[in-house]
Amino acid sequence: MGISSASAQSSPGAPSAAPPAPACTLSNGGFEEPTGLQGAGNLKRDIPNWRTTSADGAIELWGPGNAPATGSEVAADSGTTFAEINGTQPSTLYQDIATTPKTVLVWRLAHRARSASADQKDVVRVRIGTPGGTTTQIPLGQTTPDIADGGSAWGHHTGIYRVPKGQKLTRFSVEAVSSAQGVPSLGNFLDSVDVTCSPPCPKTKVPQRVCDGWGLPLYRVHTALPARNPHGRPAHPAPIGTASDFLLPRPAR
Ligand SMILES: [Ca+2]
Repeated sequence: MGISSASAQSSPGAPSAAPPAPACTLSNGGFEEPTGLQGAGNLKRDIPNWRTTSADGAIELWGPGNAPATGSEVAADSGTTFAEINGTQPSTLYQDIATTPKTVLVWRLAHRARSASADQKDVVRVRIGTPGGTTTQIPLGQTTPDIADGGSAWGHHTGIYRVPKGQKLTRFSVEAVSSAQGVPSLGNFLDSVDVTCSPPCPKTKVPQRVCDGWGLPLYRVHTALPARNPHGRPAHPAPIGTASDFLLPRPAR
């Protein structure tokens, strides 16, 4: 459950500012705040955490009861609410995320066309980088950056991004590229956006396999372990698993 701005304003003594988000956190990725939105076409300029390139600053959210807009109800991929990136015009929705340099960022999202047809596809691209210099990302399993989905079901997409050395602020953005209906203010539903970051690949003195093909570490030192094992030697790092822990398919060999 989110906290609406109305309830926050009615709570005297509530903190005036939210605590800073922990590193590598994308918030409100499912567009569930503000709560209680019904139907299509809710244009908002104060949606928590999200920003838009739309000239009017408005982001469009859809809730339950949206059938009148499209002829058939579109259920959210997660929760009850989702966004239409083509709100009043083609735009890009984005968040700036505090990141630790040289970590691996894993992103996921759900995308769907506004058309009810599986064959009529809307297209978005994920762009990640510094706030002033994002680049298009190629999702896992694809050879191009175009994320194309029809309107009969949500499509789910995942990708990885290596945070460059020195980059402590990373912009994650989803750009509307085209929509099947050809109307600038119609198309590209977005929901369930999520970002996680792995630890950086550990440094070792001897050559050994410490990271998988994605650069994701296979092991890390478990802080709960004693510094030295019963033989007096440094304790071996405890395994944390493989990249599958991050729900990634295995890299192509
Ligand atoms: Ca949602």
